[in-house]
Amino acid sequence: MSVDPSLLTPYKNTTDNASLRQISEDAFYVVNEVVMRRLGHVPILKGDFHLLSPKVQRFVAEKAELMRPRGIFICDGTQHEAQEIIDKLVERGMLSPLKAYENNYICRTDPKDVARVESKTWMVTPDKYQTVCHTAEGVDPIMGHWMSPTQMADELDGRFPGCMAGRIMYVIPFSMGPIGGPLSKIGVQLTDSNYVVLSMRIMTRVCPSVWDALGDNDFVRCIHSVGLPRPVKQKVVNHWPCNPDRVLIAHRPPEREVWSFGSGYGGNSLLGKKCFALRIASNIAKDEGWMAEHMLIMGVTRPNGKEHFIAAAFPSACGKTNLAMLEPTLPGWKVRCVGDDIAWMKFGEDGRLYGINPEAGFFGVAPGTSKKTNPMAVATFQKNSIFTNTAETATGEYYWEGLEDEIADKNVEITTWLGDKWHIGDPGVAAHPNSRFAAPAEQCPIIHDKWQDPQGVPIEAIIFGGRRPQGVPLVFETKSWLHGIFTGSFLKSEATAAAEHTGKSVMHDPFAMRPFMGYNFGQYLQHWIDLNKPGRKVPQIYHVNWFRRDKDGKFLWPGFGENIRVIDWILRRLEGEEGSGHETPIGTVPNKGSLNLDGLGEVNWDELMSVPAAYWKEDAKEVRKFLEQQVGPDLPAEIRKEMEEQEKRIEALEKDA
Ligand code: OXD
Ligand code: MN
Repeated sequence: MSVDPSLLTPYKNTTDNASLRQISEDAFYVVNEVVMRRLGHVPILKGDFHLLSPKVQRFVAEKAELMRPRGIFICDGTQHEAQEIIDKLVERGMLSPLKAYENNYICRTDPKDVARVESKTWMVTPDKYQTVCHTAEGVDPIMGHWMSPTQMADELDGRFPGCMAGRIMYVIPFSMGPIGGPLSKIGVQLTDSNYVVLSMRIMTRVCPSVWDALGDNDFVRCIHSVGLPRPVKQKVVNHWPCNPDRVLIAHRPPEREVWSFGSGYGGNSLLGKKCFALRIASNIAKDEGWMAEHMLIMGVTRPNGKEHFIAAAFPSACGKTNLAMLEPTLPGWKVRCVGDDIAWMKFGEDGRLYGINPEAGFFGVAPGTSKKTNPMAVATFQKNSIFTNTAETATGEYYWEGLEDEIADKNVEITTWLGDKWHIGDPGVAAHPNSRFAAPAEQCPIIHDKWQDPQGVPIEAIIFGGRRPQGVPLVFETKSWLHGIFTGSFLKSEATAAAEHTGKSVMHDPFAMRPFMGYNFGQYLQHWIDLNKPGRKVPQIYHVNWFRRDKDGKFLWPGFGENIRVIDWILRRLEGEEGSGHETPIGTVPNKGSLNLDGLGEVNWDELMSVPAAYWKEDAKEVRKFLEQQVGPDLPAEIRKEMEEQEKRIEALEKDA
């Protein structure tokens, strides 16, 4: 089954060539021969290769020549197809049904493959500064991780030739956004992981009509392999093939291409999500004049029946899914979810910003998700969902930290994500902190009826936020589009388990895009600045912090459904309500009494809302250092000016204090 290494075609000889991609239908017959030669004797196990467009045929054939799978399977995304794969995986022991639900499955990964691997995620551009900023001498860029095309070619050549030997290569046609919509884009992912096939079907739109919508146009090329050709030389743990020591996730933005090797974990392997919808799409968005952002989109209807749409950016695992599906505690309010992680937004003819959720499912962090914190997410994943690295009860239910109070039998035996027997109260945790559910968005009881509207929904406000234990008030309104951009540029948060960073240090995460930045951050800021053209109505920008703590470390704000009180304040501000806020150096903070706190009990308003001069003075110094070191001369003059003006305001506050 294994391929003689001397017979393998190197990556450098198989990679598609941009000028060839422009080939016309007429010329295709010449190319056809090459395609068929490249396909060699790899059998098509499912689907009709000849129905694919010339560009797709060539892509598949080239990559088959490179990766040498034992067969090609063209996915149609149907339930029938998924069931066949599920049955096979259940038989092999890679998936098991969670018997308490309908069509829910649990999967445990190799414990070495549990999160995004930022240190092995690269952007590949001919010029380094297309990817990273001109950082200060000796300072490593934290936004964007650059690799040269030559080095990438070597890295790929060390990994991809023959990497699918003995495995099936699945061809997944997928649309990000409603198929054929004006804001949507199409990708084709090749993968040797059937878990990826099942998950892509939940997270994106996979079906044959994607081929029709694509026609002979170009598409985003996504190549993924678990990196473990057969016969396998190392031990496969939990029936989860991967190659943690050789992980590489490389993006070629100019070519609209992603190469991912060695990991099956969602953020590294479901290439429609972070790789395409953020890193590659932000490049497309820059070129085409729109925005691809790490933001949820929610529709909020006030008791008077008026609906507003809000987009919000928070770093990974900071509660975007919870906010997107918030169950308001204030009477008469309604929230409906459009998306929980990614927003593609473009200004319409009428000058308003319209956003779509390019995804079709939720890939949420399981621990902490419960009927109390997010009843709508819980309702969403009662069927047709995949749980990865959660625990499981002997009664066939999922389990994770945060479900202690909701589980029916508190003494039930639990199998942890590592396969150990465990009971509530035992030491350690049952689920991995980054364990996930993948659930179809359409199952969300409060999914917005416009969530599939190809035109998108009009966004009136953008909210930034992070986990800030100190100094940062519950909410503030920024002074202008430019001041809002500056505020996004110094977004910070405590590290979470979504990537390999551990500990609880507060990290910079500008626009919540640090791990997903597709190009030079200075140019990204400039792109945001340039979007504010005459005739356009840019959204008002806010900053929130649900996570401020008191001196004893206790949260000052209850969060979750109570966050509607903050949204209420934001919406009243948007409508021009006067007297609800006062100016501070960082923006407008609510006046006492301007937030509806009815029925909330004791709230330490002063500590929750204060803007401490000493804290912000230190913070301003740190922000300047960050922007000067990390963005350097790429920092747009407009943002530098915002920084300087804010410094002056903070200075004046300190003098008054
Ligand atoms: C995610 C992340 O999975 O941001 O959404 O890490
Ligand atoms: Mn995310």
